[in-house]
Amino acid sequence: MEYDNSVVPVKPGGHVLPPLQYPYDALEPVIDSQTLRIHHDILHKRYVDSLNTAELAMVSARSKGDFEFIKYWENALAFNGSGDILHSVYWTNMTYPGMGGSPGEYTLSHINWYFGSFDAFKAQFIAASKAVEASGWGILGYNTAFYHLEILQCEKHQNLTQWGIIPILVCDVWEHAYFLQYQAQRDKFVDAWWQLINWNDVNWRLLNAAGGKLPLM
Ligand code: MN3
Repeated sequence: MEYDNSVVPVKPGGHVLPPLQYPYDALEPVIDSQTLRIHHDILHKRYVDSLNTAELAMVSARSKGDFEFIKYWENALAFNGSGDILHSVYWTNMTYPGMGGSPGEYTLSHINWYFGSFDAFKAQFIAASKAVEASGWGILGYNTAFYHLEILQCEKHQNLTQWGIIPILVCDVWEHAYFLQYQAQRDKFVDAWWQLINWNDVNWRLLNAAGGKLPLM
């Protein structure tokens, strides 16, 4: 196998917040601009900054041979790195309400083959998202080891996964994603969120995932 020269590795501490591809009010009324602004500009930014901090702390730890706080930094790496990746996918997964089209042939054939039908997939994805314990995500991903799709019910950003899965459609069900508008009604948020899905992006992400890639924007 040849090394893919088109890939530019991210240096330790070199992660950046990807810009939104739409205005802050684009997702209204499903997600209001205040929620989107706080969620992207403050919270996602915090995950990116904390991921950079963790990576740089471990550069320093390696140079000193001092691993006293390794458990803390490894935990921060998993949490913030996963938080950065899931939010980056989340923003591109969404578009103006009702404007996201429908799943393409490629995505649909994968969904039908594994889940039996689109309706069965949708029912499981929504049920899994609504039933996340505390803070987490509903995730549709492609497993690069098994060559099929799977639905995960992720806690925090990094727990309850299966190695090899590349997320292609993610629903953030942390309270920060919906609480300003929906208060404790996560069910209502998840049902409304469905109409934001950008199926073009999901299809593009599945094609990339099948090639082992997870584009961040
Ligand atoms: Mn979030």
